[in-house]
Amino acid sequence: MHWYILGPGAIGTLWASLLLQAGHRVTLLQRQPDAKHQRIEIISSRGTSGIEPATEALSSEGPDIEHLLVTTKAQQTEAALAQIIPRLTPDAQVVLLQNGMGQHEAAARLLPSQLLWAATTTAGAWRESPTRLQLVSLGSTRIGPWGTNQMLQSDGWGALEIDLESTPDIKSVLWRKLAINCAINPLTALHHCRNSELLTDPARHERLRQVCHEVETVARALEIRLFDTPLAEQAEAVAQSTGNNLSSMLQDIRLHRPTEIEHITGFLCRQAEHLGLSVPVNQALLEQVRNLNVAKEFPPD
Ligand code: KPL
Repeated sequence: MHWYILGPGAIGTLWASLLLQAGHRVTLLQRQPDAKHQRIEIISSRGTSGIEPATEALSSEGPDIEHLLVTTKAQQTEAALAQIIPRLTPDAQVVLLQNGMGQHEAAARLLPSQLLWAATTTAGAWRESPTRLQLVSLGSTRIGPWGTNQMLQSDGWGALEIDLESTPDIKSVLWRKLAINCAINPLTALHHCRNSELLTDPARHERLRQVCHEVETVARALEIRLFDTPLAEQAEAVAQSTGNNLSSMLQDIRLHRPTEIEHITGFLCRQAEHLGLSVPVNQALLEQVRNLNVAKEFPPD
């Protein structure tokens, strides 16, 4: 199978290596590729390995695409897909492997005949440079068809050497990830702190609990089952176990990149609004992070 990867950041590069390892062909779609192939080193606790996927300019012209993996930031999904749609075959399989929610509906509108998948992963990796990927952990990955309850098999993913499960209810899995991201990401971005520092400061900790309470209210109204235990407990456990991490939103802020706030807290607030529910703590966080995005004011390290 030939997989094209749209958005070859850390997760896209990691998937390029997993798909190549499983015997697939891989092409990275890039804005300005330097060469026809790109050598990338993957550094992990098991040592260093190299991959050499093909690269191609992101363009509406080129060979047909039957398998597309989208790993862009959530907010870039529509624009990126729009560029590639003329090349997608009518029955192409398209997998969105991203943080956040809201982009799946937009993608489904753009791809009426193609088979759309949503996936989420807890894999941890970061790109030291365009040619070096640091792999922290392979984590676990869940995938399911978007907009249908049919249990289908995503082409060729069964051969990937990772903890991967298919689920008929990917929406609930995405909601669980969203709930944790609502609890941790905006607060760490605003306070410029590591995940565990949300728990050691009583005021931040209290705000985290308030965020969780509002998220649970919205999920309940939508009949989404989050966790068996309170969300705050789950978020605290994740903040603890990823204690040394800089959340992805804080990393974006530090690198002066737009954040995924509109697809995390923004998505939650839009759902609340449709339901006529009030989520003042999340609404305030949404506005504060939006202002951070605009103002680009950063406290020193
Ligand atoms: O997914 C994450 C992120 O940073 O986006 C968490 C779970 C908060 C870990 O940092």
